[in-house]
Amino acid sequence: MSQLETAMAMIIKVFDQYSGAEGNNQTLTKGELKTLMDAELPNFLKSINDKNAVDKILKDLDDNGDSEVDFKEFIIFVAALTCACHNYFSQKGSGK
Ligand SMILES: [Ca+2]
Ligand SMILES: [Ca+2]
Repeated sequence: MSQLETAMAMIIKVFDQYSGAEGNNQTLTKGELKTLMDAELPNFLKSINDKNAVDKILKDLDDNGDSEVDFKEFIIFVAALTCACHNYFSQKGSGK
């Protein structure tokens, strides 16, 4: 697989890994979202430094109002975060 294909497969794998823990295995409950973020996005969570961060993120992400995050909602979040990282590194200048 190409690098990008590998990256996409990894995102799907991460989602599946956490979405299957409880309830619907196609969606993340708040608990599953928190477990995912604690494990996979610890630096991002730390940077927000807000006890209710996961609640707020879930509210923002939950486009269809079912109080859970499906893959479509999740991938929008990953894309937004990736854009933010890209902007950050562009501004810093990509000194290699
Ligand atoms: Ca689930
Ligand atoms: Ca939803």
